[in-house]
Amino acid sequence: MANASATAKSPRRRRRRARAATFLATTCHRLLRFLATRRLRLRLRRRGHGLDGDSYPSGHLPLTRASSTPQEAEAPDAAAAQPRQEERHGDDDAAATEAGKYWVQRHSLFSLYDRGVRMDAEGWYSATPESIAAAQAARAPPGSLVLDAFAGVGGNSIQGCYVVAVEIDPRKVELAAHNARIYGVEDMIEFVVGDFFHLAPSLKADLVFLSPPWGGPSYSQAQVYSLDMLKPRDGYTIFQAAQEISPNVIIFLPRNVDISQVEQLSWLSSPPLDFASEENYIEHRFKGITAYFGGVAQEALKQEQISS
Ligand code: MGP
Ligand code: SAH
Repeated sequence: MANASATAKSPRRRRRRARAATFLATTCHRLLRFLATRRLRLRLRRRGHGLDGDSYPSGHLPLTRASSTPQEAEAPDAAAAQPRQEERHGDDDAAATEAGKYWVQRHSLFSLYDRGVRMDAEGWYSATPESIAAAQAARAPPGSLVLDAFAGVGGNSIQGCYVVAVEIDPRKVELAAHNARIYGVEDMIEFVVGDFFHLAPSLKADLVFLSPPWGGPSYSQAQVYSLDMLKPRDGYTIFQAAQEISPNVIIFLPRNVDISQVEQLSWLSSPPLDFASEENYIEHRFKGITAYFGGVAQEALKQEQISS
């Protein structure tokens, strides 16, 4: 009798112990990563690095937090009714017209828009809509460090991963840092002002996310969008810079991109990387294509099989 009850209890105990061990391991991993990022940040702050990414010594991960402007320190606007002047792109009529079109989509770009999300002209037409950014971020392995190489106003960086966010325009970094505070994820992101191509050799990450400029809203006029049309360099150069950092790469591309060219990027590695792609829609409107390479593509393919 005593024996029977002992054997009945032990599998349960074993399961409980296994669950506790998994919980401890995950928590420790997260804590260690958090502490490592924090230590790095403090060390670099103490060394007095400024906001110019180009001035960082190579071999060091340049991590700085963007300072907020007095304007950004203001309380978030509740239910903003009209675009502010900076969002309407000053007196550039063509740009203001574009902002108008994207203004209507503001809540699909940032669901917390009314809490005071800030944008600039390029941010309006480039920010990844929130549900698409969330789906892309969900592909990152839990606890991984993501490099957002073209961070813009933060549409992707704010998705709750550990992120190093690189952006060449200091004003955009201020906006992105402000937006991160609205989403309560400012402690998970290190913002770096700098040129991704200059910084790439000194950056480390588990996964690189690329959402480079597509050349403005006129991208959609091309019948077929070629990777050569990406900015500030062609898609091959951008992809190769990312590959130096990690074999796991996600790229957000125009809906009219030549998908066979995109797939060929996986052949730049030997052996070729795994590749997967998905079309991204918002309310049945085709917005863009996300391409996955390396381990993150394997995961995407597995999840696809599970759901189909
Ligand atoms: P869009 O095609 O300009 O807008 O951009 P919309 O409303 O889909 O156009 P319409 O033709 O249906 O009227 C769609 C999405 O693509 C934007 O929300 C951005 O996420 C993304 N996007 C657009 N541009 C021009 C860029 C860009 O230059 N860079 C990046 N990374 N994303 C862009
Ligand atoms: N995913 C972003 C949008 C990115 S748009 C979002 O959701 O908000 C592309 C961004 O790349 C622009 O903000 C542009 O300023 C930036 N950029 C252009 N060249 C760059 C470079 N060499 N290094 C880093 N950022 C660059």
